[in-house]
Amino acid sequence: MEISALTRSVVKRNHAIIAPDGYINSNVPGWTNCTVNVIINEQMGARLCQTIITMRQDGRLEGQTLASQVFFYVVEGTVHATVGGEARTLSTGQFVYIPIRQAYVFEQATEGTQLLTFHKVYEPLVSYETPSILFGEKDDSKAPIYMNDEALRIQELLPNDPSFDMAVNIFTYNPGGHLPMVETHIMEHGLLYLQGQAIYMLDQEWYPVKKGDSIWMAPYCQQWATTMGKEPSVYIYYKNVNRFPT
Ligand code: UGY
Ligand code: MN
Repeated sequence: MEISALTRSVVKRNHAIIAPDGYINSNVPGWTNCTVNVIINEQMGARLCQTIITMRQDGRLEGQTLASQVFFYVVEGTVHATVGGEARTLSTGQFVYIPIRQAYVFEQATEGTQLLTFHKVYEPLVSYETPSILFGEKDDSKAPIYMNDEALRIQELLPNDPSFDMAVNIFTYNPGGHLPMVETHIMEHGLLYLQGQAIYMLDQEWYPVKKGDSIWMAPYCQQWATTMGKEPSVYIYYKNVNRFPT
């Protein structure tokens, strides 16, 4: 039997690992018949919000983005999404990016559907239009190799365009793959492991992680990772981009 006094989760000033064993549900107005876990939030010192939503029977999310844009990704299952008058059915690996001031409805199609969200306060640029609604999907054929290393692939899910101030990427490490250097950077990350296992180094501390785990990395949190095991490890991650440093 597992000992309930142990967890792999940690919450520190500059990083956090949140494993599902410690989830406690939140009630979010308009999100009904759903289990909502707020994984990363400003309460931690973060400037993004990351949630994981599990939809029960008749699960429904109805709302309106305000100052924050929201990226919805289907981790597992199927959902009917209506955004900006357009209705689509989204299944595992598909997403919709919802810009600010936009109404949305998501209705569960299969019970147990799991959604991941990243929220960021949008910072407009005078010379660029606010981005539009964007639907898309994980597609390994659109994941070029990263830094000349055949074991690493990154797919950018959002356009690399200055109107966007957030990036969401899917990073695949084949067996043997590891980050080519310890990264030290101003950008912040929120992350969810979609597959496999890995060892993550955060600010010189070493953590075993696996599918279902989330990680927060504050600006300048030092980071390095190597995959573990025989299958690839895959994570989806948020990064703030394209704005003047303040
Ligand atoms: O885009 C990134 O900064 C990415 N290479 N970082 C990470 O995966 N921890
Ligand atoms: Mn990074």
